[in-house]
Amino acid sequence: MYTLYYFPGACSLAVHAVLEELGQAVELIPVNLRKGEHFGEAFRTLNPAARVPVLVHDDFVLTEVPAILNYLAELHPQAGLMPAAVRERADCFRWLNYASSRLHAAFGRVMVPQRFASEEHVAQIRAAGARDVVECYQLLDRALAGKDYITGDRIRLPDFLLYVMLTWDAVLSRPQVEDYPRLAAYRERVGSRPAVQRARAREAQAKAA
Ligand SMILES: N[C@@H](CCC(=O)N[C@@H](CS)C(=O)NCC(=O)O)C(=O)O
Repeated sequence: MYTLYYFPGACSLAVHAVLEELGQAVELIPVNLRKGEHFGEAFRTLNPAARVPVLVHDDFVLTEVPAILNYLAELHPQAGLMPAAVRERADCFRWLNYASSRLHAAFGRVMVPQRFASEEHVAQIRAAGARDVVECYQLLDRALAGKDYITGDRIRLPDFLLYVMLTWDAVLSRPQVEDYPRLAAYRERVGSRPAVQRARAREAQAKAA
């Protein structure tokens, strides 16, 4: 049985959607990031880095989205979310890392700029983060030329993570995802997947409750 500590719509949604894709039951435990619950002692015992997601699988606690996604793909190889071939796997890790270390980090500067600078520099940090997000969008849009998914013609792990981050662009002024046709179509393609829709609906329902 899996337990996922999550915040609705956050990067934890990628884990939730992959669990849905794999047909795995999951107990969802909300962590209210807005109220700072992740900085509390109880949560830090699970994840000293004070971030969602945290996946608990029996007695195993795992953090960091790429590690969690790969763990799930390895436990459920029949779904083919990670390819077997060495170079194709490497390409998946490349995009997982790009999503985490580049796009996520850029959004971090847009969403919590005060974490990176004193008050008088907050606007600059946010603007620099937004420029970096746009640079990522341009690169992803080019990388998607002739492909339905970021590593080729079938969905793999990085698509779930990239998709979630592409849903965050309400925090940006233009350009946004919709200004990049391939990227917009990609977001729509991944987002319309039943597993992704189920995960989103369940998180929205929990949020409303
Ligand atoms: N490197 C971490 C990043 C996790 C992360 O930043 N999660 C965000 C939600 S998308 C979070 O918990 N933010 C709370 C905060 O920044 O205070 C991972 O891949 O799991």
